[in-house]
Amino acid sequence: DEGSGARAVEDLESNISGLSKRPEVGVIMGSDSDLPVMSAACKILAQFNVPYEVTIVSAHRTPHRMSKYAVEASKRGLKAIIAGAGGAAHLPGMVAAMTPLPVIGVPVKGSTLDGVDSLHSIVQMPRGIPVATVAINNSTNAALLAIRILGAFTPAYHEKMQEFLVKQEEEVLIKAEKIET
Ligand code: RP5
Repeated sequence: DEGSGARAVEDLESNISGLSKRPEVGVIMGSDSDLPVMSAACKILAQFNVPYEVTIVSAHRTPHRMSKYAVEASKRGLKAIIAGAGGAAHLPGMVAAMTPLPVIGVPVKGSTLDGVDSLHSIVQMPRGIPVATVAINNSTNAALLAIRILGAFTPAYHEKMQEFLVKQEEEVLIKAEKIET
């Protein structure tokens, strides 16, 4: 019923850490079934101290909520939107059609077709309405890309991204050393 659906969204919104009153990145997804994939993006945003919000916005089940979200996103101060969806994954493209903000699409792998359906639905946008599409189920990269975009005009994020890359490289080198010895 509608009441329990609304409560599920409220739980989702209040149970994930890193939520902010002045979010810079909006993380949206078509269904709560996308959350296990999309929570990785929230984790990265929290790790980089980027204020973000997370919620369910479905292109098909809540089309009015989707258009309100997209139209008001920029006015509310969001700088980028990460949109995850599976199957007939219209959410990222439809949101991109209704906002000038950068939209990063995460193709979520469903129970059939290995997520290729989601990937194709998101990546094959018509000229004029871009969606930056990351790999299937890779919401980590969506968050990292959002932070890189914000980093172009927020030096703190730019520096944190530099540190992240150095640390990542060091970690791989340590693993390589272990294998070699
Ligand atoms: C899409 O349909 C969602 O993004 C989800 O990946 C997929 C299936 O949704 P559920 O039926 O699990 O709610 O809109």
